[in-house]
Amino acid sequence: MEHGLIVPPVFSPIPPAIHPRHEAINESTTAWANDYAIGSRELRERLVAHDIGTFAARVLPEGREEVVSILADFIIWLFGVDDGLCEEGELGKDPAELVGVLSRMLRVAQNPDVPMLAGNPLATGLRDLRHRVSRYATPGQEARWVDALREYFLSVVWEASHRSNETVPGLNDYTLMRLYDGATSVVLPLLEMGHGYELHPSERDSTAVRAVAEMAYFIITWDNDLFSYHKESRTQQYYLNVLRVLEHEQQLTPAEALTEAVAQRDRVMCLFLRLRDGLAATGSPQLRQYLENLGTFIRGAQDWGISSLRYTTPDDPAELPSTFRDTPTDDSDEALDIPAVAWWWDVLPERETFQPVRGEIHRSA
Ligand code: 3E9
Ligand code: MG
Ligand code: MG
Ligand code: MG
Ligand code: MG
Ligand code: MG
Repeated sequence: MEHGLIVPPVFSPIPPAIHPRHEAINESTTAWANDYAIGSRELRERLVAHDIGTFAARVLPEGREEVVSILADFIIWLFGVDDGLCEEGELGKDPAELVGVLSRMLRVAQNPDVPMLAGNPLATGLRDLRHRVSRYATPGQEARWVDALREYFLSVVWEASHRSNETVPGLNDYTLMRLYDGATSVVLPLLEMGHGYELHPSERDSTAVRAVAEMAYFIITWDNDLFSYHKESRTQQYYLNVLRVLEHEQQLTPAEALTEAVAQRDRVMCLFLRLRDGLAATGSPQLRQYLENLGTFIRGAQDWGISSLRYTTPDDPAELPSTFRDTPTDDSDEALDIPAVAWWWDVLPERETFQPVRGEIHRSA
């Protein structure tokens, strides 16, 4: 094939921002990955060139530096799992074996003192992350982080089953898998920790706040699928992203799949903005900070995604955009035809504003 797909600027009405300590954070993440020997030497050499600390610095531009650094180290660790164990390793084709390995890893996240997986560098790195998370998290936030890791692990096992069979899921299954296999939900507890608050569970777990967070997962992973298509489609390995799913399910060319995926993420972005603004108008100060950082997470992933060597691959350059657009290609407020997420369009913030009063939960409207 001649050259790949040209990815156009994507709709992003969220301003860019970066933590002033981004360079130091990025350097310290390189040192952390080397100290803990994350991934094979070859993988690690690639990962430390990807500006992952800069990505974390964009996700929490005003966050506490120690927490931004935990996030950066955690993301490089996640790539050690996602690239090293799943996408490039033999385990990624063996879901039955993978589930045991990840379950043991989860035990280390939950109880870092258990004498398990001794000498496993990813487990040792995870122990360190868990100890540092504990320093800045409440017990509830630690539990959320472990639970989110479990949902990430579950979805990569599902992905591994498609990889082992070389099958491509349909759009609905792919969407459900992708809400978690992009490791977006595991970042959320760190958004709270970065600003030293705990969102009240009656707010965080309300349907509307859960929906707005899921929309952020969708936008971040659809954007990743656009920006990483070049890298992923050129490897000799099995790969899964929304363009491949649409090409397969709807017999589209890559260019047609691109147009369709962009329209999907634009519609979700429009809904995200509406719901975010509605929730911010009635929510607590903590919720407003949380919503702000869902935005910086989305925008940070975009700014990093179009510029990181991970995706630009200068030796075989990807045609990635260098700017963003301020209008959607599709501004329809109709639900997407994806049953797993179509309910997002039924959520209205007014219906979901909860006020905890003396330990009880009251609906305000
Ligand atoms: C992303 O999907 C895989 C995650 C494990 C990467 C770690 C990233 C985060 C925790 C933040 C979310 C950011 C994203 C999704 C960029 P995939 O398609 O395997 O990532 P790749 O970089 O290989 O395209
Ligand atoms: Mg992956
Ligand atoms: Mg990947
Ligand atoms: Mg603590
Ligand atoms: Mg990708
Ligand atoms: Mg602020």
